[in-house]
Amino acid sequence: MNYKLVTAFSFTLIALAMNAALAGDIKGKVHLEGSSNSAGILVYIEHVDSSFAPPQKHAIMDQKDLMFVPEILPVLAGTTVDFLNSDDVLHNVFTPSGCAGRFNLGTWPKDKIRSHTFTKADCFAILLCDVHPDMQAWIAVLQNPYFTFTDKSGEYEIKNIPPGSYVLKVWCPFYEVRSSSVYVKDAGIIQKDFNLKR
Ligand SMILES: [Cu+2]
Repeated sequence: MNYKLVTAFSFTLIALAMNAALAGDIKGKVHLEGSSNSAGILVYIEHVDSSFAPPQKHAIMDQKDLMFVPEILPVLAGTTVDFLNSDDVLHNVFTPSGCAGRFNLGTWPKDKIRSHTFTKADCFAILLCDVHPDMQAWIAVLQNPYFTFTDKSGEYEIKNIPPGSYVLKVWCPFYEVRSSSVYVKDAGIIQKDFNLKR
């Protein structure tokens, strides 16, 4: 290998190592007032100053056993969601949420799919089925990929966040939305706990 190539290669390695090092983590615990179950609460950073390409792969929202699965589907803005019917009965998908364009995809049978692309970030679109009024779910359209769910004990962790000042938000259906300013440093872990009221 010639000297120039080795030098260029070394600089690339150093740049990669520096990039990997310049990131912090946020972790904490979320408690839902009046509930013993704090699993599946969405925790996300509202805005990160960068653009994030949506995945080519479609996300899937299933309709199975007369329920939307999952109940909350977080996606990056620009993601296409495939709505699948896995039941023997007809299902419909519509949303009255303005930020998602108030669409109605119609009604379709088992094993068929209809799709919709969610383009607008900061949108929590409620999904309903006009055949089964008890069915509901949410598509959380987010600006960046720094989001996660709480586990059974209400704990969450978002890793490898670029350094900066952010608004960290916690979202759970039927509870108040909570937010907190966070400053992520070049390294280390920030602890942020939340207590959500109905
Ligand atoms: Cu249905």
